[in-house]
Amino acid sequence: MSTGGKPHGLGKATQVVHSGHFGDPILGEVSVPIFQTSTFAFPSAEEGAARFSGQKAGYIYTRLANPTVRALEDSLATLEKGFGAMATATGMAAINTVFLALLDQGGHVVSTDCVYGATRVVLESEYARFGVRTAFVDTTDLGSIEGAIEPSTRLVFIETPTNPTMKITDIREAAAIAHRHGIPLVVDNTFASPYLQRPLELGADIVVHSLTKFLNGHSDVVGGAVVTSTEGHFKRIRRILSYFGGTMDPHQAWLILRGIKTLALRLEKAQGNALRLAEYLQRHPKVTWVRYPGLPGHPQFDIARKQMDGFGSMLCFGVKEGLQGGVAVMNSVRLITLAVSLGGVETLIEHPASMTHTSIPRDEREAAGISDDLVRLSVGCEDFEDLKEDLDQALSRISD
Ligand code: LCS
Repeated sequence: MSTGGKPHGLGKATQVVHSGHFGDPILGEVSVPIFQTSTFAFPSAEEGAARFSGQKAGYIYTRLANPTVRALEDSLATLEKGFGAMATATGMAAINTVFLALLDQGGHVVSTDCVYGATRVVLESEYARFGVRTAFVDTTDLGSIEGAIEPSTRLVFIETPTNPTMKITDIREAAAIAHRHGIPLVVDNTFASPYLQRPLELGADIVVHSLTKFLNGHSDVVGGAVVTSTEGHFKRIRRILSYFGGTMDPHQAWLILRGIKTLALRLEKAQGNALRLAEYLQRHPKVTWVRYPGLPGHPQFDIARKQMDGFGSMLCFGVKEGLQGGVAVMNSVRLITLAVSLGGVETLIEHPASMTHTSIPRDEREAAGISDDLVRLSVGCEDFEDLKEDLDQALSRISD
């Protein structure tokens, strides 16, 4: 079992550098070794039986546990201040493992309306096949969470900031509401990362991540994680993960461990760029609106300031001529890459209504605030002036 707890008392930048330990080095190695093995030899039949029965600790089989993956899990438990963490094959594997662990036939979910497209689709189309119903509500309005909870509600699921609309839900208040009804609050913390936001400290019960994004940070690997505040949730979700099999590969874990070491450096640089770009876009005559949690005009600016250590590096905006103008910008960028995903060192631009969130029906998309003119920017670590220049020349393609 992976429990955090090593450098809890240290500063955040120190934690990201030092939290991914393997334990006692074998040859004094500084980097965690990649234990690229599917299975582990038992010294005796008795020892094998003792490991299987849980009487003795020790590795058995990589789907169940692996030392490289465990080093990553220890790191995540430490950064999120959780009881324990589990690494998963992708972010969707993390989300589905939690749903499979907590939902039953006829169970009900209250979810943020604007969540990553696949999260919404899987609840709406796939779990629905098993009688699970979901109320998608604007969770920035706390009354709508309370109002949507039913006797059969098994969990409240929020994404904050939301992909791609950058709405912020008050985590502490959402947790209080869920707990009054005796149900857990699950938070997708992908957009903030534990460097900027730690939902478990604010009362949430379970955090999920797409590690593909900021935690890995280099657009070269997919992965996910679940972190829990209690042993009870940890054991239940670990059991489901082991049986359903959405576990992580050791090489994947090693790449993400390496990425995490520079999380502080990357995020500080990227969010500095993002704030300056948001301010620049806000002043630009071709830009009609900008949504970034660090702008005082953001509807939940005060909540973001209260629960986040920084405003992150995601933003979205609309331009003159709506979708047509946005397409012109996306087709004209030279340095910025037109691609989905986010959280890497390189700046990416995409159009949620026709890409990441296109599987959500249009009326539901619009109701959740994902308008056709919305362009999403994942701001990276380049020089600000170069990003500004690139956007400048791309925006100039929109006619006056
Ligand atoms: N949660 C959030 C908030 C996400 O943005 C994503 C992926 C996931 C979960 C799923 O993670 P995955 O399984 O891909 O590791 N978001 C994507 C996006 O906005 N563009 O491409 C993927």
